[in-house]
Amino acid sequence: MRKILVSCFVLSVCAAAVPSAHAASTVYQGVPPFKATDIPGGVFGGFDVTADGKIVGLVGRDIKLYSAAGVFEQILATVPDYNGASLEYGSFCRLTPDGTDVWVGFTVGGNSDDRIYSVPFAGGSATHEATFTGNYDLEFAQVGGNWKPFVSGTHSTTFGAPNSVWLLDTAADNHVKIADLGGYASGIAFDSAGNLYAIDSGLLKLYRFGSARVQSAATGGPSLVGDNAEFATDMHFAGSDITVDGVDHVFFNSNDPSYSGASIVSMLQPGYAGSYKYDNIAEGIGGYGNWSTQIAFGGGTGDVLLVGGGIYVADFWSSGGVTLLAVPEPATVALLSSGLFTLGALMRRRMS
Ligand SMILES: [Ca+2]
Repeated sequence: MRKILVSCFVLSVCAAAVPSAHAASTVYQGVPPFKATDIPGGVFGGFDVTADGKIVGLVGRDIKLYSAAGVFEQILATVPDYNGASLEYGSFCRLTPDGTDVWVGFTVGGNSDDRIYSVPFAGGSATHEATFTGNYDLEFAQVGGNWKPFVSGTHSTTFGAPNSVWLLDTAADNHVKIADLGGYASGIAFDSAGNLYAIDSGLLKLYRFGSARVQSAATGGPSLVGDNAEFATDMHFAGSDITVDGVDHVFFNSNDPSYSGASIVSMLQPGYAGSYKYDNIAEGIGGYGNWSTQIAFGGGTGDVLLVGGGIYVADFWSSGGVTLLAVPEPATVALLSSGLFTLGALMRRRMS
C-alpha cells in the first residue's frame, strides 16, 4: 500500500529538548496537562527522533537530519533512484536501537519493487537490505539476543490486502510471518520485554502479543492471529501507528475512518485489556482535523510522563511541519511522578 508523503508534527512531553520559543500547535490541541507544539520541518515519507531530540526525516530519497527545533542540519545519505522515472514513496524511517544506522522503506506504483535500505547515521552509501511488498512500518526487537527488523504491511500486491507483521529476512527475502491482522497497513511497536503491539484497523483493535509467542513465531513456530493476543483494546477510530517510550508507556495515533475530522494521540492505561482503555493526550484541530500517519518517541530511556522525552506525530492532512505534542506543564510533573493513575485522572477527556 502506498503511503502518501506526510508532514511531520511532533507531540512531545520533552521540555528539555524543546525550545520554549515554539509556538503552540495549530494542528493538535494537547489534553491538559499535555500541550502540543509545532516543529517546522519537511514533508516526510517517514521520520524518527534521536535520543537527544533531533529529527531524522526521509524526504524523497534523502535522509535528512534536523535539530530539535526543526532546523535542517545536513543530508545523512541519499538512497539510489532505483525506480527510474517513477517515484519511490517513503513508508518509514527508523533508527536502529543503538542509533548507528537508519533504515528506510519505499513503495512504488503497483508495489512491484518495494525496497528497504539502511544507511549509516554517520553518512555513507545505502545498503539494499530487503524487498518487502507493501512495507509500512519497521521496528527492531531482539531474537536470540540479536536485534532484528520486524516489518508491518500487506506483503501483497493485492489492493486492500490485510495488514500483517513479519520478521524481515535480509539474506533471501524469505520473510517470516509473525501475525495476521486485518484492516489496512498499520504500524507496530515493541516494548522493552519484546511484547509486540499491533493494530487491526478493520476491527478497531490494538493487540499486545506476548514476547514468548512472538519469539516462537520468529523461530519456526506458528504465526499469530488476534485471538492469540495477551490483550486487546477496543479503539474508537482506526489506529495508524504505535510507539513506546523508554519505560514502556504505549502511545498510538488514530484517525476517524470517515475522514470527518478526528485524529487523536492516546496513551494506553495500565492493565489496558478491555474497551477503550486509553486516555487522549492530544486531539486534532480544524475542520478536517488531521490525518496522522506515524508516531515516534524521542528521548532514549526517558519517561514521557516525567518529561523525559517527547511523542512526535506526523500529520498528512495539515502538511508543512512537525508538531511536538504534549508537554506536561512543570507544575504538574510532581503530580505525574506520583503515578500513571494520577495522570489518568487528569486526562479523563476521552471520546466516548
Ligand atoms: Ca511504530
